Amino acid sequence: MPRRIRRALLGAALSAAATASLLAGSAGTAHAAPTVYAVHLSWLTIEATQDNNSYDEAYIKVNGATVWGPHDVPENSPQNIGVSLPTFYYDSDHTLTVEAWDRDPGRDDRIGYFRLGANPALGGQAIQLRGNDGVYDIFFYVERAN
Ligand SMILES: [Ca+2]
Ligand SMILES: [Ca+2]
Repeated sequence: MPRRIRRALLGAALSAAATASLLAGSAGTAHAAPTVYAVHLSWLTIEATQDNNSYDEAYIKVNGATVWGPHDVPENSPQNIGVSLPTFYYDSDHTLTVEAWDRDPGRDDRIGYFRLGANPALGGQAIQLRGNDGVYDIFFYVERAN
């Protein structure tokens, strides 16, 4: 089991125990442990580049940190962003934000973002991000991790 999940589960167990002891003898109910989700980013396809040429210097951020790229990505050429990426975890008390960007010599252009929250759709899915004339498709997979 990955350390992050183990730590999350341990934290949840400890806080449930603490809540249970606080509530002992009272009529309250213990807080349910949050659900943990695993998100695998698998593919990026640029349908329309943001730059006015045949490729973008695309990169992906998760919760504000760059996790892939920048890489030169031609239009309509799928790039496997899952090759060297870790799986990203979040729990139902938090969100996971994925952003797609194009790097430029000056200011970078954000194409768009999506956010997963408390009750994400599970399984494989695709989302289209559009912004600043760029059109990016991101394919990803979400599953429960606890
Ligand atoms: Ca650009
Ligand atoms: Ca660029």
